[in-house]
Amino acid sequence: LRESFERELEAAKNSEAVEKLRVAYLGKKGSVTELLKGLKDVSGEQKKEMGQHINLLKKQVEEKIGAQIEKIKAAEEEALVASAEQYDVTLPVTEAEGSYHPITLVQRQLEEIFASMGFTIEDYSEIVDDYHCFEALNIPKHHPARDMQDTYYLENGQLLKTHTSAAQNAIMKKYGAPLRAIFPGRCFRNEATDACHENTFFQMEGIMIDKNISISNLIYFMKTMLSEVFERDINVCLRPGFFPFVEPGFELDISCLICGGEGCPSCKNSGWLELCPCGMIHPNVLTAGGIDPEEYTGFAFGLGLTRLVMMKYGVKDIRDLNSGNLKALSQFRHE
Ligand code: FA5
Repeated sequence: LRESFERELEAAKNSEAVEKLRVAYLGKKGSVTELLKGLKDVSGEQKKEMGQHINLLKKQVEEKIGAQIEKIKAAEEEALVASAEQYDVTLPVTEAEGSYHPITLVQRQLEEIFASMGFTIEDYSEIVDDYHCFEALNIPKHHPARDMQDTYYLENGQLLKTHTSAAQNAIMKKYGAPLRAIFPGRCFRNEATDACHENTFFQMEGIMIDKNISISNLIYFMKTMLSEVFERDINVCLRPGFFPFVEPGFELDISCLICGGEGCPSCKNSGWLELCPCGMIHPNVLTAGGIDPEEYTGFAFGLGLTRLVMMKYGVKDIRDLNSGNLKALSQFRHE
C-alpha cells in the first residue's frame, strides 16, 4: 500500500490530483481508513501491533500529502510570477487611463485659492503625540472634550491624528507671528460610519495670526473660499460652537446640496451639513505656540474637506470616496 501511495503521489502534479489521492487513502472509504476499520476483526497482541503500524502509515501519508501540497503551491506561485513577467512595462501607453481623485482636485483648488491670498501650504505627520493633538490645544488630560473625537491609539502611546488642528502648535513654533497657513491632511476617528461619516477622512485647517485679526476677517475668508469652490451662491449658517482651542467658536454649516435642504441620508435628514468649524484662536493656544496673545490675535478653521467634495460633486455617500472604485472615480477627470 505504501509503495502504491508513493508512486501515485509522485504522479500527482496539481492540487486537484493530490486532493483525489487524499480522499482515496484517508477519506471515509479510503484504503488506510479501511485498514483501520479492519482492526476490529483482529484480536489481542496482533491488534496492538497492527494498530501501531497502520497509524504510523496514516501519519506518514498525511505528512507526505501536506508536503506535496506545499510544493505544488510554491510551483503555482512561481508560474504566476513568471506569467506576470510577460508584461512589457516599457511599452508606451496609447491613452492615459488615470484620473485624479476628487479630493485631490478640490484640495489643489483650495490650495490655489489660499496661496493667492498669501497663505503657505504645510504638510504634517499622520502620527502625532498627545501633546500636539490635545494638550497644546487647550485640552488637558481627562478633559471631557477628548470624548468628542474617538481616538485610535498606537501601541507606542502615539496616536493617529484625529484632526488637522494637531499641526497648529508646530506650525506656530516654526514660523511665529504674523502667520498665514493652511494644512490639509488625513484624519482618523474610531467612529461608526454612515453616509456622512467615515473613519478616515480629510480636513483642511487654516490659521491666520496677526495684529488686530477679528471675526470679520474670519467671515471674509470663509465666504471667499466657499464662493470660489462652489462657483455659485450657497446657503450658509454660522452658529455658536464649542471647541476648547477657540474662543469664541462657531459651527459653519451649509445647506445640503444633495437634497437642496429638504433632508436626506447625506445630511442625516436635517437639510444642513456641518462643514467648517472655526473661531478665534484661544490665548492659551497662542501661548503654547510661543506667540504673545497680548500682541497678536488669530482665527482658525477646520474644513471638512471630504464633506466639501461630497457637496461639490453630489456624492451621496461619503464612503464611495474611499472605495477605490475606479469606475465611480474616473468620472472626475481633470481637464
Ligand atoms: C474639529 O475637528 C476641529 N479641529 C475643527 C476646528 C478647527 C474648530 C479650528 C475650530 C478651529 P470637528 O470634529 O467638528 O472639529 O470636525 C471638523 C469637520 O470635519 C466637520 O465639520 C466635518 O465636516 C468633518 N468631519 C468630522 N468628522 C468626520 C467624519 N467622521 N467623516 C467625515 N467628515 C468628518
